[in-house]
Order: sequence, then C-alpha cells, then structure tokens
Amino acid sequence: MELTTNKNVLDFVQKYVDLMKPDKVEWIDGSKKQLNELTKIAVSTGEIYKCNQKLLPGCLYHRTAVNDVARVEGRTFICSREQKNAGPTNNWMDPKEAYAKLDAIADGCMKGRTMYIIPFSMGKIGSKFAKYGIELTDSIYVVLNMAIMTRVSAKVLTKLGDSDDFVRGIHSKVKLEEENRYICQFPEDNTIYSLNSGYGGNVLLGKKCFALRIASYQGWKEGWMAEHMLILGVQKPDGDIKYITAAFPSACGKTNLAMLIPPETYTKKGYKVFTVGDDIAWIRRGKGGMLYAVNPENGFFGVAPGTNVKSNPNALATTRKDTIFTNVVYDPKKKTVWWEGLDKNPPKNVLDWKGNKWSGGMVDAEGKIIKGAHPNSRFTAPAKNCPCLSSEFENPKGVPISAIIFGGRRAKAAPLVYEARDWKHGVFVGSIMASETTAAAAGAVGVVRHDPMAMLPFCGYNMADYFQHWLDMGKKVKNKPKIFNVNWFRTDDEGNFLWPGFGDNMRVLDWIIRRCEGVVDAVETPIGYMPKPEDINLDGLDMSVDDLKQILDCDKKVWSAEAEDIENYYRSKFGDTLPKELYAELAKLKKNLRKRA
Ligand code: GTP
Ligand code: SPV
Ligand code: MN
Repeated sequence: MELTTNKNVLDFVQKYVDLMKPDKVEWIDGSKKQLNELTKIAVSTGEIYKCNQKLLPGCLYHRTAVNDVARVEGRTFICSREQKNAGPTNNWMDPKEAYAKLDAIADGCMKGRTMYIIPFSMGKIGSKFAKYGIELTDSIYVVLNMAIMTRVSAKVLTKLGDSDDFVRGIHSKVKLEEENRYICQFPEDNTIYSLNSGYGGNVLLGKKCFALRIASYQGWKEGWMAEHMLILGVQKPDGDIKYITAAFPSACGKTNLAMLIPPETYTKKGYKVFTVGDDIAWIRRGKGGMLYAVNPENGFFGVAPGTNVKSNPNALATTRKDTIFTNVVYDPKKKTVWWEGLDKNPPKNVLDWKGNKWSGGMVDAEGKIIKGAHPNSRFTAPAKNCPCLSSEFENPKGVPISAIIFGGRRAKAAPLVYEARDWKHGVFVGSIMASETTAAAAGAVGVVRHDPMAMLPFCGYNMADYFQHWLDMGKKVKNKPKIFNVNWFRTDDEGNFLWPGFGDNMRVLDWIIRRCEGVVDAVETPIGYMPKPEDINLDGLDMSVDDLKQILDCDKKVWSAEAEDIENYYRSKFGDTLPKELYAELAKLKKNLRKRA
C-alpha cells in the first residue's frame, strides 16, 4: 500500500515504475515484521544466508558478485548542468545525456522483480540537520542494509508532508554488468541514479551518494558542511567531554579511531572515549559561536579484515547481533563468519568470499596465501549495538567540535602529528592531503594520490569551490576548532609501522586536546606546530623518545619535494580557480622551508 499522498513522491515512484516495469511494488515501512518477511524471501532464493542464531542472533551473510566488491570511482559521475560545477576532480556527464543513457539501461530492468520503495532519513527524523530520501531498489540486501544504516520509517513520509524536498535515489542491480555500471549524482535535481552494482557504497544511496556527494552540494548552497569524518568524544577525568572530528580516506582508520579504547595509563586516570560517528559528519554553526557535528547515519558499514578483540573490541562487539556480513568467509556448517585478522585460527573446509571451498593457510600456485575474506569485506551493524556509543548520538543539535583532524596513509613524509597555525593554514593542510589508495575502491592499492580532506571521491561539486567554502565557513565561526594533521602509518625501511596505532592513538588525541586547552607548548616548524617529543605520553609503551623523534620530524628535503608536488597539483588541477589564500599558504610553506634550511 502507498504510504503517502505526496504527489511529488508518487510521481517520482510512478515514473520509475513505468520505466523499470517491476512485477510488484512494495513500500517499506521499516517494521521488524516486514524486514523479517523480506529476509525469509532472500534466504529462500539464496541471496542471503542466516547465521547461527545462537552465536550471532539476527545476523546475516551475503556475497556480492566477484566483479562488484568496492566503490567504482571511474564509473561515478557528477551530473551538474555545467561541467565546471563538477570541477577538475570529478567525472562529469551532461545530465540530459546521463538520464538518457541510464534510462536506456534501466528500461524493463525490474521485470520479474519487486521494486522496494524505501523512505529514509539521514539524521534524526524531525531534527534541524535531518534530510529525507526515497530509494527505489530491486535488492532485498539493499533494503536490509538501509534499515540498519539509515532511519527507515513511514514517519519520514509523515514529516515530509507535501514537500518536494527529498533526495530521489534510484537503484537497480540490472544484470550487474561492469561495463554498464553507473553511479550518477545530479546535485541540482537532488537525484542519485545507480545501476548494475550491488556493493555498499554504490547502492546504499543514503551513504556516500547522498550524505556526502549530494549533501556537500546542499551544504555549499545552504551554509553548512558534509564531511568524510568520524566524530568522537574524549571524556577527561574531570567529566568534561571534548569532541573531535577526523577526516581520513577510505580504509585509513576512521572506524578504529572513533571506537578506540585508551591505553591503561589513561583508563586508570578515568579517561573514556565515546563514538558519535565513524564515517560521515554533517557540520553546522551553533551556540557559542562554535561548529556542531552530527552523524547522519544510524549504523556502521565497517571494514571487517583486521577487526579483532585487540585492535577494535568495540567494533567487534557491535557486530555480534543484528549485523549483515558481506564478502567475508562463511562456515556453512556452523553458520559463522571469519576474516583475516579476526583471530589466529582460520577455519578449515569453509567457503571464501567468492563462495569457493576454502581452508585457512591455503596457497596458490606460487605459494602465496589465498585470502578467505575480500580485503574490502564489510559488516553492517546498528549504531545502538556499539558499547561506547555516545549519549549525544541522537542529540538533534549535534556536538560542539574542539578539533578537526586530517590524516592519511603515508609511509614517509607526514609526521605523526602537527597543528595548523590557524584556520586558513588548516584548510591548506586539508587541501594538500595525500594518501595511499586502499581496497575500498576498485583499482590499484598503495599508490599515493592527492585526496583533499579525504573528499576526492565524495565532493559533489567543484573542489575549488569546496576549498573556498571551507575558507568562508572559517570567517563565519567565532570559536573555530583547531586543525591538526596525523599519520598513523609511517614505516621503517622494512615496511614496519613505526607507531603502534589503534588504542595508542589516544596519546596523540591527548596532546591535541591539551593544545586546544592551551596547556601544552609546541615547536614551530615550517609545516606547523609539532609536539615536543617529551609531551607525548609514552607511559606503558615499548617506545623511546628517540624512536618517537623519528616520526616527529619535518625533513626539509622531503618537504621541499612535497611543496613542489603540491604546487604541481594545485597548478595543473586548479590553476586560477584555486582560492588565492591557498597559493599564499603554499608560498608561506616554501618560505619557511628556505628560511629554516
Ligand atoms: P571506511 O569505512 O572505508 O571509510 O574506512 P575507515 O577509515 O573507517 O577505516 P578503518 O578504521 O576500518 O581501518 C581500515 C584499516 O586500517 C584496517 O585494516 C585497520 O586495521 C587499519 N588501521 C586502522 N587504524 C590503524 C592504526 O592506527 N594503525 C595502523 N597501522 N593501522 C590501522
Ligand atoms: C568508504 O569507502 O569510504 C566507505 C565504504 O565508507 S563505502 O560505503 O563503500 O563507500
Ligand atoms: Mn568511508
């Protein structure tokens, strides 16, 4: 039954029913009963497996097509009317051409299938931050994931009333053909059109497509920001909580930092860390001249490999019920799941992420270990399962931000942590972010590329305008967060990480917070303020101040080369369109490097 009389919604649905020609249409109200019935259908067709309900109550298992396991940046388009509004970092398609191309692929694609209509909210329904969407899909897997990741409810339609202010999401698996896979965003039409994929970031349209690509555009127009950031709260022994957001590229440690458990030297003093979000932050100006952040999502779509009781016990605990596992190892007898880095006992005689027979320790013809789980295998888990979920998770006003952290995966160059001199310099620091590519997107892994603010694949408009928007936001905010850059991934010549990372990243957060409070000194370097090595708490770590000095350095030679590279990047990508403040910051960096040489 239709859940609304909103003509804008009904017209939208009808248009795609006429085009895609589903046998049946079903409105999703988000009720447990309906989701259970859909699960039953998906289990009966083999689309989804039910896990062992004693060990993993409410948990499900799914495998995507082998050619469809990550975001496809090369097939992701920003379809603004003018190419310049997509900018130099996005693929662009003319919207007319894009609709025609996609409509032709979608014609009749749901014959023999059911179209599910999912009303969902990003952000708490009814809050100032909230934005609503309707996703059409022919995938039960998508419905079940959306019901975890977003707020799926008939209430969304009630709140929407007769309004036209909703994001239109159109998704079909079609035939999962790689050559006809398209992830198109139409920011000026509030529309997302995704065909021929069944993988997370390509099809859970509330996430990257809406909450980042469309929302970043909305934020630009409306004076707020949509960022690829985690949000966490650090509670100090005196009870005061400082909130921090951090932008790292995909698979560079957001979920891990958001859920970190501090080392004993902190817990015994009473420090606690709370998670508000692990991937996306919507940020607005608020009380006290500060920036406030909410997590618009309702669940975590986290990287499975490497998640274990030691690295991230909170994430692991979050996945023990009502979770969907995708592309990990499945034991069809025990109905349990496994992934590399879960424990040291890989199962035998089970199925790998492709559904092939697999046993831990199996090697290929060259003697190389065959992995059981895909490196980008994921869990979809409800936020409310998270043991360290912040009590502010549902706060409709968001949390006040004291610090913003940028960070990437850099074997060399970038030090453990440094602080920007001011907001403008901080925007520069975000704009020059570079990071090694990971398995979260299709393509080569481990290649250093520029990824400004970790938004390269997610900015829904011209990146030069996005930089300007950052600069402008700074002008409007009185009590601006301080901006920092971190790198957990420095390695020695043998490729070993030089910093323990994970829970021990608390030691860096501690310095950051003390900087925000103005209670600790710093050393001025050409790239910004760096900690005095003795100001990083190493208590309980097998690491000397000398070891630490290795990763708290600003090598002038390395940074001079870095500055050249930034200049090339700026000039070749953006030329005159780049805000002149950023060229001025680059000039300052070069001068600092010369001065102190
Ligand atoms: P997306 O969900 O793709 O946006 O990823 P994410 O940024 O949330 O990354 P996540 O926390 O899932 O971590 C990705 C990978 O980085 C995992 O394999 C982690 O084990 C690894 N990782 C996370 N934090 C650290 C760290 O502090 N040090 C090291 N060496 N590895 C880390
Ligand atoms: C990322 O790649 O940054 C993710 C996973 O968070 S996806 O939803 O697939 O984009
Ligand atoms: Mn992400």
